[in-house]
Amino acid sequence: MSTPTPLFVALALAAVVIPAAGQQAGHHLTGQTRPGAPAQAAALPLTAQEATVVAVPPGATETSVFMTLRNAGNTPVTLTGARSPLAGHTMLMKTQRDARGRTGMTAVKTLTVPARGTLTLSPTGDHLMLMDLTRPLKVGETVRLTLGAGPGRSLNVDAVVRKP
Ligand SMILES: [Cu+2]
Repeated sequence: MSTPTPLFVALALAAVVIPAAGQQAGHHLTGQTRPGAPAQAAALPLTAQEATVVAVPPGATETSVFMTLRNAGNTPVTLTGARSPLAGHTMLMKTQRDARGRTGMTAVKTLTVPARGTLTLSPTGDHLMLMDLTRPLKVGETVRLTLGAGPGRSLNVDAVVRKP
């Protein structure tokens, strides 16, 4: 009467494994991701508005990027970095006020877009900096930026070079 135990265990394991695999496939993905799309195309639930690269004089080696990022998802999105063909490297920055009331910029490892909320990158707050510019920027041109949010999660943003 007690011999069916091994079969019962096998069925129980199968019941656990199959739903777990299905759940993982949909984890963190949004409706924008089509089945069969490459893993690197995993869409973030973010949209960027008013993305601006601040115009700088010829010879300047760095500039700032501003935009409003809106998160349509139910979980926060943590930005871990950015890249652009026009920048040797980039930095995520926070503008903070020190003990004497002076404001200054500090590089940070991450910036977070709250769930169902926005993160504003602005001259007086959090922002992104393009460092080691590879060539002069032209007012009105479009600059491709790729914001990263952890392994395989990124958002392409086309920002316009504008005078401050
Ligand atoms: Cu800065």
